[in-house]
Amino acid sequence: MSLSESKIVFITGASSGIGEACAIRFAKEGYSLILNARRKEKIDELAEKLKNDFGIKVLKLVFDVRNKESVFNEIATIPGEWKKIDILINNAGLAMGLSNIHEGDTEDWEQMIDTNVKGLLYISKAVIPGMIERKKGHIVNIGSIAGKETYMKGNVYCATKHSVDSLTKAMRMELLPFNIRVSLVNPGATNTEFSQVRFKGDKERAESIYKGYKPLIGDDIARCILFCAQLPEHVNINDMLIMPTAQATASLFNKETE
Ligand code: NDP
Ligand code: 8X3
Repeated sequence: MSLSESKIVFITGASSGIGEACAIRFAKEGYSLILNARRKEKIDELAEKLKNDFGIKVLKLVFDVRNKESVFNEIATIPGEWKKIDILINNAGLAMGLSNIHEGDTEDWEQMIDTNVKGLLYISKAVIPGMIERKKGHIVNIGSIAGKETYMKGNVYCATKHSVDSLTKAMRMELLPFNIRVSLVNPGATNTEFSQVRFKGDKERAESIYKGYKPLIGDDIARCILFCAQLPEHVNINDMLIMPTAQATASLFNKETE
């Protein structure tokens, strides 16, 4: 399918987990993909695989969403035929550490705020004008159960995801005149690289988060995002909260199911 015939999806944080799963789901459906993350080798490998397996078109944008200049330069210089972004999945994000507020590491706080809030804002600001011009588009922000509830030691991460919740509502109101759909997809515990990143490579601690029950996987969330995207254009899913069956709240699990 040529670029003008297919829809274009821009996925941030596509090198692993939920973002990578979205890339695979949307590729299977024939969408053209713009893939972003910092790890070039992962994006190169995924792009090759998707082109070979599904015959789709892929544009790689390797940059850090925290870098305002990179975000605006890279998006401004997207080749002409790729500029018509139909769907933006604001997925790049992370938690760093799990500490009481008086013991938290300020660098961790900055990384979470800069990525989850400011990065999402920069990307959105760079992409939205094209959607406004075309009076068409869909923004899917990845929130979290941590944006619906606050849990012990989650302080700053929870605050960033509450911000994503609030920014999504703001986008929905302010982009209403331009026929732009805005959805918030909130996962519960999903087994990705998330906990390895949060616990800074402590594999054992990361694995313990998903022990004793069946967590979500990236593809569970990707299927929900694809569902939102493929509804008729007059239908918008405002807010979706997806949990493992064995998780009732941010911190209440039935850990005797596996
Ligand atoms: P992963 O760690 O597997 O994926 C995170 C992705 O974000 C990676 O592709 C990473 O790529 C990218 N990323 C991180 N920082 C940056 C940056 N500064 N610039 C560009 N890309 C960046 O975790 P998940 O897939 O689980 O996380 C995806 C989203 O889902 C996040 O927003 C997370 O908060 C949210 N979420 C996750 C849940 C979970 O339980 N896993 C639950 C609820 C929400 P790279 O390192 O190559 O840059
Ligand atoms: C990730 C889910 O509960 O670990 O957003 O914060 S949680």
